[in-house]
Amino acid sequence: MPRRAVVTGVTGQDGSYLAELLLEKGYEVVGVTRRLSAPNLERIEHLRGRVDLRQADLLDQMSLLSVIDEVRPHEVYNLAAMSFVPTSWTQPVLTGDYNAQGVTRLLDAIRRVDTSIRFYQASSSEMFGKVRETPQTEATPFHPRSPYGVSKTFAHYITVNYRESYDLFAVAGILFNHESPRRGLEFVTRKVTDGVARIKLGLADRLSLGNLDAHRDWGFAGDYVRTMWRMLQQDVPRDYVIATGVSRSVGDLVETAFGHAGLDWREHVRTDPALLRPAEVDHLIGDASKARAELGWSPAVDFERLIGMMVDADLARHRAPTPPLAVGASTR
Ligand code: NAP
Ligand code: F7E
Repeated sequence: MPRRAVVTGVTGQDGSYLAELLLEKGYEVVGVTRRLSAPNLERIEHLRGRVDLRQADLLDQMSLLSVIDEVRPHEVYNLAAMSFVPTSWTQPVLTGDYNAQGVTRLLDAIRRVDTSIRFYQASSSEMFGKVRETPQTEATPFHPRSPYGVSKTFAHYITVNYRESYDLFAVAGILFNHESPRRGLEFVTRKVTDGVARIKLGLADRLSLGNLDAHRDWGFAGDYVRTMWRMLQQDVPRDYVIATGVSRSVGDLVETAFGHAGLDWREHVRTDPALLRPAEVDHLIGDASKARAELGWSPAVDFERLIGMMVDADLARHRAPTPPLAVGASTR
């Protein structure tokens, strides 16, 4: 009998890579999508017919309960969220409802249907926020700096709480930033690589950015989804930090991406104070020693290769006679 997995957020960056991985491993994959007026299946177009799509919403308890009850999965991966940090200041209540109480709704559906279902929660390095120590580990205290970070901190602790209260195999991966050619266009890596491609091809001349001094620990999404699966294959449910251990600034990102296309970033990049955040997370760098020792975590793609891959993919997309729809909305 194949194993069955439910993946929420299957239309997102990570959901698409995880669905591919689970299919490769012989799983039956049920992807949860929310009802939209127009389909948003671009990232999983190549998996059409292989992923069983069901509609449910993190805001709607009954729809989540129905999916879990009908599918009776062995594993649930909760990747759905409002994931763009700036929007969490303009829509803080909705962010909390999706990202925090949405997780409670899903955990409670699992508890009611079958306590043997294993559960993965997508926790975030944004929970470390104004960091209390460097590098950050599973033991580093949280100090979130945005409504997004606060919502993810609630979600993290409700996952731990359901594990401790109901003996669920419920774990949280505390993942640092991970990117890919499938990243939404509003996140800084993709905004930069898409901007570089447009400038290189003469479709644009300038790129406006916010804080160039922020530092992030950036890795490749395709590497990170493998550890989500591994966390659910362990004997004991534990939470893990997943990171590369290398931190680069937004300025480094800009220099690397423009350099890859043979451009001088100084001729094109402007800073715009409107893109600064009400409270910034200045410097993140993760220590994934526990995951390296217990899960065999070892990222295959380094920063330069990641950014080069993203620039090349955006160049190819813009050069195509009819460019495929860009994933995500370029709102900032
Ligand atoms: P993403 O590309 O923004 O995808 C988010 C997914 O959530 C989309 O499929 C979206 O559906 C879905 N979604 C949003 N609201 C929903 C709702 N109310 N009901 C059902 N589905 C809903 O995010 P990602 O980068 O793949 O990240 C995956 C998860 O990891 C998120 O929880 C994120 O917060 C977390 N995380 C990400 C990173 C990172 O660096 N990427 C790091 C740490 C943690 P639509 O397609 O319909 O919008
Ligand atoms: O910003 C700076 C910005 O939006 C990174 C999400 O996946 O990772 C992501 O959150 C940094 C910040 O990602 C622009 O101020 C400068 O310091 O790409 P980002 P994020 O906020 O780190 C975590 C782990 C998640 O969990 C989240 O879901 O880049 N920055 N100029 C800019 N950022 C954006 N977006 N746009 C700019 O123009």
